Amino acid sequence: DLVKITRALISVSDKTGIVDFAKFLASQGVELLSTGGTAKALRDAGLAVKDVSEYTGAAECLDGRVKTLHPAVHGGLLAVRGNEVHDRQMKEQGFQPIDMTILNLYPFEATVQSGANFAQCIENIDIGGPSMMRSTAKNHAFTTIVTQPAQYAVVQKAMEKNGGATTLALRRQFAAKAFALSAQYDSMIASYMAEQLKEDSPVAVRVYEPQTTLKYGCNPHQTPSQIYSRMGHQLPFDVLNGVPGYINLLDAANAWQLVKELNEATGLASAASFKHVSPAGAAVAVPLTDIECKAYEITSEDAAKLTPTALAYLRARNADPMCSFGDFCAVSGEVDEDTANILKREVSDGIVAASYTPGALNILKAKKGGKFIILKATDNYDAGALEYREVYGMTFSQKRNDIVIGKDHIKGNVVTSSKDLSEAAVRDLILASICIKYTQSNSVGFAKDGMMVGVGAGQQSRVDCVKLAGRKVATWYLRQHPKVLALPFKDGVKRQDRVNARVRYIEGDFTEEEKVRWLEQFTEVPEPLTAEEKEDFLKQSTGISISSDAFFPFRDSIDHASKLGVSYVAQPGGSVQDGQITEACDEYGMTMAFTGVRLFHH
Ligand code: 93A
Repeated sequence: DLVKITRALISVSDKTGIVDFAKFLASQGVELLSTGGTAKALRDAGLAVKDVSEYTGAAECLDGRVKTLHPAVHGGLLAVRGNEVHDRQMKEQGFQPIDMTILNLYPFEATVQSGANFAQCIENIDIGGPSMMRSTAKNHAFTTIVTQPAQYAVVQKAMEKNGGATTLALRRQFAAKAFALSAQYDSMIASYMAEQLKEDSPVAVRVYEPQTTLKYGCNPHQTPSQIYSRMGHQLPFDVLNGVPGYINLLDAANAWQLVKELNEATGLASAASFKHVSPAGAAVAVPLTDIECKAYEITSEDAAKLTPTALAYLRARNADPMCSFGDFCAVSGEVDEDTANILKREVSDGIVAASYTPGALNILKAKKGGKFIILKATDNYDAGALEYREVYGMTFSQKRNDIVIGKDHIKGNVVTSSKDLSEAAVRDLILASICIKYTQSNSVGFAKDGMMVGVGAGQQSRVDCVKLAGRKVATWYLRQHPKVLALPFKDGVKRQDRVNARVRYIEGDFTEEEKVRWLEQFTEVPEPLTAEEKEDFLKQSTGISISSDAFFPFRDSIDHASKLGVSYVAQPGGSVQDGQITEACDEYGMTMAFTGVRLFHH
């Protein structure tokens, strides 16, 4: 399956790297055919080039619209080598085989983006280039199609290795790229034309490039499964360790956007802990109180020495440590050894971050028997303005939710009598709002001291969200109750078992059998935490912020939130009941801001 290259046709608009590659081909004894501008560039570099017009016997004409559109070119590309009829006809017509085409197309997209007029854009529709690209790609059993400067080195290496020949595997791979490129090129033209015609439904065509095969999709029976990138674009992450699965990558995509935006909005190191494509926790680097240190099992001395990144993750993981078991986490900046050491002791699936110190990378690579997933976010990644997804044979497209939540959304329209909004409250409302932007709807999120302390995801009613998240807030707060902090665990009870045992102690609704097993974890029988004690303790909770992804339709959510120490509220507003919701906030002395931005996420 090796084919030696004896004649190549070069026709490129983007001339990057072409001279060096042509020099290499010439050094291998390859005859070079070329079109006007390309031929000139090669000759200027001292290479011997035959004009396509000389080869075809037909002059380039019509302002270059007809250069390579000639049977001598397409015959040379499409003839089946070794086929008697083809060989005879080639001879009769005086055509010669062309083994390789190196080309890239008129820059249609760049022309459109430069603001050129309609006629200029149309003139930049390449006809001859895609034709040769398709002829060469179709006949890849014998011919090699090279469409990107990045491929030059790959071809050179293959030819050096194989005595001037390319392999079938390479030709087939490049042919697939060429057809994808041709499809993308045409889809861009189709979209442009539709846009110009102002049709109601613009042609939505997007071409994807397969990147990585996944073990399976959402479930093991959902095979095959694959990740694609937009044609010509990278994936947003580099995999430094492990093999990410379908849900891991969904978590990573959401978690990374969350921490990146949170860091940009607050200027603080940010972290998130995701489960099932919703955050269980998210936080920024704010120092811990002594009681929090006890609740999160770190000494105050150690906590004081933590780096901002480590502090942010410690907080994110401790919002709801029962839910965060087996999380996928995200960190806005560089993962350092402090952060890696905190992660090391937790059960976790993987992490995405901007970068890693070598020491941190070593610690994390050793996790999960070497299978811990480590993703590095691509710098300056461009996700594109539109996003597409397919469900049940329908393709949905929408502008990405690229709204930047900031102080103006919180401070701009405070509708309650109380206008009190400390800087900490503004920070917490921004945190909660960015957090729910990446939480499955309906969602509400409670925040305090730079950390989410209750995230309610995926409920069909808003008040259920508030109740669900509120239960998490209560559990988070009660983990700081003296009785919880004093639970007499036996040595050797595992970290996650201690976490779960504390939560069950707070919940208190044991079955007989469960209680027996629960008690085995302690050196003595703990005194129960009574309903009155819990209520008394919760009364001390204040200064909590809540953000909702859509308006509150009834005051029930505010009534419930008041029981949890909520002082600050952010929500889009826009309900016919807005007046009553504001009244309810006034009754409880809360400050409420209308952000004007709905944040549904599905
Ligand atoms: O105007 S075309 O559609 N007609 C052609 O016959 C043709 N042949 C090659 N465009 C054509 N090309 C394109 O010219 C190639 O795809 C390449 O992008 C460009 C190279 O032109 P030059 O060598 O003159 O710079």
